[in-house]
Amino acid sequence: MTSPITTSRQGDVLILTSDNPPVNALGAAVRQGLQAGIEEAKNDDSIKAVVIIAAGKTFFAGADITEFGKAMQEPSLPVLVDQIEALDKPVIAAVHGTALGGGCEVALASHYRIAVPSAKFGLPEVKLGILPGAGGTQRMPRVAGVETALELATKGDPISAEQAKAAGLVDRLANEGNLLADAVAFANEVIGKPVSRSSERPVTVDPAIFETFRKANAKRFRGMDAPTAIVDLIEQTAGKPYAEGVQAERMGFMKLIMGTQSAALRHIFFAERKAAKIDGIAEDVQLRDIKRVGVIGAGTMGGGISMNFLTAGVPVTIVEMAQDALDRGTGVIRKNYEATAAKGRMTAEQVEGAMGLLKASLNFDDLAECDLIIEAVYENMDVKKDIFGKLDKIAKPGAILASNTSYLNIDEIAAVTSRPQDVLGLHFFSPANVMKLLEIVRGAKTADDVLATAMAVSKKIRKVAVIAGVCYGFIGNRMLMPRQVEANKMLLEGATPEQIDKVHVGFGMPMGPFQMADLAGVDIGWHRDPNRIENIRDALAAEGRWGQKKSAGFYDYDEKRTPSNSPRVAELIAEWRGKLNVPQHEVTEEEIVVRTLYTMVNEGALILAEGMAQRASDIDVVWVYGYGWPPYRGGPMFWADTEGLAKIVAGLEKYGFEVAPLLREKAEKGEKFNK
Ligand code: TC6
Repeated sequence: MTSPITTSRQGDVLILTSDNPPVNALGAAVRQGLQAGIEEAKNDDSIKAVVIIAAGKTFFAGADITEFGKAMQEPSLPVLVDQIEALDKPVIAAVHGTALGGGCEVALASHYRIAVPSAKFGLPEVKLGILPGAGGTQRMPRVAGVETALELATKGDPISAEQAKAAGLVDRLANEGNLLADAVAFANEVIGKPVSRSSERPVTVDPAIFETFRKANAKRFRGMDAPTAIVDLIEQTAGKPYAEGVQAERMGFMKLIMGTQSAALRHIFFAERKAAKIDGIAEDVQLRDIKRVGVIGAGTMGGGISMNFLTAGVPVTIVEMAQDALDRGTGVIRKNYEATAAKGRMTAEQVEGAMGLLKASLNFDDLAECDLIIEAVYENMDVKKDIFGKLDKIAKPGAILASNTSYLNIDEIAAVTSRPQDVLGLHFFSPANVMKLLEIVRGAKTADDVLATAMAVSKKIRKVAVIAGVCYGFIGNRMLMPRQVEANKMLLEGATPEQIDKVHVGFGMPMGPFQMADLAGVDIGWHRDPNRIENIRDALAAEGRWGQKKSAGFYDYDEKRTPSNSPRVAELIAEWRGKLNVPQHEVTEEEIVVRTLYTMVNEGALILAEGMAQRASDIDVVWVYGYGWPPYRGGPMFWADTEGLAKIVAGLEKYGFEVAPLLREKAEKGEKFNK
């Protein structure tokens, strides 16, 4: 087999070029090739310096994650990086694309780093539930300082080449497109100079930094093993020699990689990418060209959806019925962009650039110029059918017609058109310009190229998309239903909103079912008929307790929106309990877990068996990216696997639920949802 590392010479400089698509992951063959190159440089007196560079779209994007959990082939990355650093001829890492994880560690072990301005550096291991395991926790503090190391290693977000240069991580910026030549020139300048090894540099640190950092990030790191382990490790090893520090790093790395959290996070990494693959569709299907997008409705959803395209540079025609609604909608879009600019995340020119792509119209016929039209009006089948009937008459041939419905039947909507093959669901999550998830709903007649185009579009607007079948609530909202039903029932049976929410927050959710209801609006879905009060939620809505926006919902809120338990809600619950004659019992944490989380897994099993999700991991992606399921628990189906399916079945039976046949079958066979 040919090595992914090729060697070449430019004068006295040996160039090691890695070509291991798609992201130059540091798999065994790459490590072996690099080791051989370093050996060659060591043994050949005519070589005076080495440049490590990558072909393709990026420098090494990290260790090869697919090798994790398998027997390690020599040399390991920690051994290799030490060999690179030990060479007594200068080694220059020439970086483009992303130097991430192990890739960043190769750069840190090199004696010099040169990068093109568009390059990025990062230690994203924490997002996989591990810590930098090839010297990163030791070399980064020595090269870029403890504070930068803590930021990079615990948060996992990359920094630009310019930021890296300011931090001392990059020695020189190269000209874009001229990296190799600039790196070789750099190498020639430093030939003969004593090499500077980052592991030999001292670490200077104010010990108070660590406690301040922990406090500042306590909320962010809640429930997660890896960030805490990283801070502890850097603190404990800061004053110690490199050899001692790197040994502690090794132990910390091994402990984390064997843990459930890392397995869950790695699962989500691959699940996200797998979700983009559509069963039964040829990979080379011809995509439709989407040059302009139409959005019907300038409300919160329509505005948010439009922003995704505008930000990605795709022109949008937004259509409303009345001028004031149109003005309000476009005004909100501008305000949102300006708020982003005020935070320094957009320039004023970018704001104007995005707004310049927006065409606001009261004329439905203007949608005739659009290649993809997304309907985002309120949930009413008759209204949606009327819109799709009109669209059928004016949309250009081949235009994709999408509904943003959260629950309704896409096939019924498609049936009013003469082109059901062009119709599908694009279910965005609120706020649509922020939330990563997109459910792409595949109708019975949706054409393959329409689905594949929707998937490509979702990537362009930086969403994580999952294919869902046509069923009430699709994947996410359908699974939410049993959870809400059981949570409400438990209120009547003796639980309090805070008791149920506390279990969910303790589990790692950003909020529990009642906190979520207060945030979204208790009045959502309310029929607004004060004479028709059928449950506690209606009673709250009828009293004007609409949630945070009214400072009262399932909780009371002060002016800073801090919640407190509401005596009025307790009264209402007691009233309803009496009215419906519901016997009370002590609701335990176990009962809350079974009735609000196990029931979701049960619903997930039905969804899977019905083919409404392509694979269990897609359900996990929906919950992690759309509903705040803690990524370190891998999504509901992965979590069920870690709990043990037999335990889930037993729990459901204990509380009288009908167990989904697929769940029972897997439990009996000792199988898992995710293989
Ligand atoms: C580490 O380094 C630890 C070191 C210590 C060891 C002791 N390995 O994301 P994309 C695949 S931990 C294997 O769609 P993009 C990916 O699955 C690692 N495979 O591309 C996909 O495969 P598919 C630290 C990998 O352009 C394909 O490449 N590093 C790896 O949108 C394309 O990926 C990270 O965590 C990998 N490391 O984004 C970085 N990375 O086509 C992880 C990607 O079969 N990677 N693949 O589905 C990324 O963040 C992004 O891939 C990217 C490129 C920003 C590099």
